[in-house]
Amino acid sequence: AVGEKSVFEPFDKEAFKKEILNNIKYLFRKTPETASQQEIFQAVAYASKDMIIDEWLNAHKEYEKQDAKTVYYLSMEFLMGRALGNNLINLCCYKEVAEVLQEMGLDINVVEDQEPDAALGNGGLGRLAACFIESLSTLNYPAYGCTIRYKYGMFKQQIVNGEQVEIPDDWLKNGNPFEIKRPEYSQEIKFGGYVRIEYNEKLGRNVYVQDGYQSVMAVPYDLPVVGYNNGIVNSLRIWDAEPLVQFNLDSFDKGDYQKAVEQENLAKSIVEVLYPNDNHYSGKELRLKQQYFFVSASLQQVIKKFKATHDDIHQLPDKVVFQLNDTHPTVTVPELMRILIDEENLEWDDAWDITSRCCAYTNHTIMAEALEKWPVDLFMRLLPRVYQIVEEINRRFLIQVEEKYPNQYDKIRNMAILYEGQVRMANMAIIAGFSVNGVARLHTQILEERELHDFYEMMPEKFNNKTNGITQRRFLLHANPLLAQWVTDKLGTDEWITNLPLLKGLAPLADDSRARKEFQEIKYQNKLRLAKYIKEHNGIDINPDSIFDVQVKRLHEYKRQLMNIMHIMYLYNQLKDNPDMKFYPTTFIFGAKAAAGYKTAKQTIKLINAVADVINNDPAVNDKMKVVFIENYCVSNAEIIFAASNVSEQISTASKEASGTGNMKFMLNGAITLGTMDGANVEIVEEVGSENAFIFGMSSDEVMGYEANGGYNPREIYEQDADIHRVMDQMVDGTYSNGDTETFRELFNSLINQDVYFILKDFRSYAEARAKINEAYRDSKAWNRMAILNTACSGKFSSDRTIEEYVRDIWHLKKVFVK
Ligand code: 26M
Repeated sequence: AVGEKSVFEPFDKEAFKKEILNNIKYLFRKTPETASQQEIFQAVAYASKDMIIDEWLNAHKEYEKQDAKTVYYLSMEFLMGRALGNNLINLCCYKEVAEVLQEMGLDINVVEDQEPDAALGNGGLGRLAACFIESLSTLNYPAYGCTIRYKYGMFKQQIVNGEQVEIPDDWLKNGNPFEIKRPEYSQEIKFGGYVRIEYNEKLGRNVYVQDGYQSVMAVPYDLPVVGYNNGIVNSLRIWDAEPLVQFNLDSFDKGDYQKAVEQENLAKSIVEVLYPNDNHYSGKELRLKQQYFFVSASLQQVIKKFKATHDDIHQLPDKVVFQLNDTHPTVTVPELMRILIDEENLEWDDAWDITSRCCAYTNHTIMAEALEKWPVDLFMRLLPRVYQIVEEINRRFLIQVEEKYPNQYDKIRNMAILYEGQVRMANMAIIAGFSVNGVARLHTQILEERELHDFYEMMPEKFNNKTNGITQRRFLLHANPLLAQWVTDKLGTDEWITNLPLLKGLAPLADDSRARKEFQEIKYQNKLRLAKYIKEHNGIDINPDSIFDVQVKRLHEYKRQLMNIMHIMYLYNQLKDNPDMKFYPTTFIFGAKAAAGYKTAKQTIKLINAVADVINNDPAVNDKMKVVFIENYCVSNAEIIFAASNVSEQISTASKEASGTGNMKFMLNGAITLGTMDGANVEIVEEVGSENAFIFGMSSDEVMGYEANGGYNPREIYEQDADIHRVMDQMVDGTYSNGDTETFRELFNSLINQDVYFILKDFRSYAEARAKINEAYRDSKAWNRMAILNTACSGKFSSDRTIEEYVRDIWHLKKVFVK
């Protein structure tokens, strides 16, 4: 169906074939017979880029003509994944290109597999940014995504002897066919030095000049972000760093030679690598350099662009809005103030008014260890002028607090930007911006009532919720072509591609036995596809008739992969004790990267692989259970995994997962949620009905209640519950470590002493929910009914809905249409 109602000119297959052949010839001096698959991928990618270019130019011409307001989505991460397949889909020529390739004896899936993932992100936050810019283009809104052109993206994960090994992700080694370098928009970025105060006669006041600094050149590359079937192409602007002076080294004296080398090193180091931490702040100077680097470059460029066609800078908020993706780009606030005051010569109040009206902040976590708090001395040394402005913002804000809450020192303690020698970025983002949003209803409520309560009380008008979403173009149309075609056939239209709530029309089919059979068969085909992937990449055979029970996401204690694997250990014990126990065969699938320095997370991966090793090699249970750890979980294999899943594990400690977005991708593909009442799970259950999901565990209120009282006593459970006791002991009696008692000792200790994530406390309730799910799967009629209803009720979770809400409540953009 894709392409039938294309707004584009009819696709010329012959011309496209010719273009591929030309590319193979002129790029590589080869023929299709001698070219490698990688070269063929590049030839196809360049040919598709040629289709994009005109739309890209055209859309921007229209933006300029209409002088349209633009959102700048500032994010340290954009987890884009592969581009080729999705670009072809959004250009409405995927099917045709697949045919062209087939005529040339090529398989489009193999060609797509040659493309490295653009993994410029860690997990949820980065993938959300990627879904958002795709939706922005599809919904006809002018937008830029701004980030860093990391030389190395998210590391590739290998499992060696059960342990994670990080391999550098050299994603640019074969070049990037889609990017375009824009050296004419290069910006100088200054670090360090000191601030000199000068009296300026003309202005009649002091001005501030940064001196003795080091600088680098920020050089942008643009990647196209193609809207679905609408002729809109926005840009993801990724900033690279280059030294300013390298070109005329010979003419420099010794001192300058030194300087040139320093610049070279500074430039190299800033864009070298993505920090692989997820939900954890590390306080590294280089990280702050990265933040200032891409923020300052983006802002300088925006201001120049604005001034080229406007003469009153006060109008900036009518044309520009900056969305801060978490606190990572919050240096936007003082940097914009600096530009307005030092370079545009505005007075403080004017500059503050403009800055406030341009900046909005999204909070993605309540995990305390993720809060960015920069040591003042580091901040001051690296960004001396920006720091002065931070001090002034803080000083003025505290006067307001003092006025509103005289002598209430706790208000200052909670809300000050500068406190105990630290710069608290979240506080700055909240104080400066006009909007603060959480990413799911429960999360926003927790922000308002607890985490940010003082701010909420002082400025309630800023607070709002924007429940996350995902793009159905990637996570259904591209990831699951069989289901996509089925949906189109059943609805009699492919309009769901840009209007996901239309999936509601599938709901009656849940009671139609033929439809259920078809749905089940599609799931089965997708399970075969995943089984093949697992066989090829992990060498493990799995049974496609078993339940695919899947937990894929970053590894973090609060996400409780440990609870999942402990439950598998418990099941294994049961099956060994009681071989005739009623149990539907299940394949337990994990995929997770651990931050390189996160010990407990790495131990959990090791435990999962150790348990997998024992269970998968025990013939006594192998027709009943298998455990698979999929290496290198990433966007491209995620697409295969979601399509093949029956059970979606969303088991975070209630209150800790701000939203989750994997939960939505599973639901869209007809998997049933097994989860806690956390993040967006709450809204998923609301949409699909609690009878079509499996919910267990403590509520967020209960969790926060225990936390307020210093936790609970896990040892009591360990002593009283014999099954849990046994599983715990097996962690340290060598059952899963060839007799070694210390391998998993730290995991054991963390549970017995503190269990901050309530794993033992929720274990029984989790086990019951899992037993129910195992039983429920036997009734294939009821199961497929549930599965269809999950797909049918997932319409709310399109990022198109989320983006329309951002536009309506925060950004106030207008749609731009092109001929
Ligand atoms: C911070 C400092 C230094 C280095 C790295 C970081 C950092 C990087 C990523 C901190 C947090 C990061 O990501 C947090 C994140 O991914 N949060 C997730 O955001 C999703 C989108 O809103 C939500 O769905 C998830 O619930 C939330 O955990």
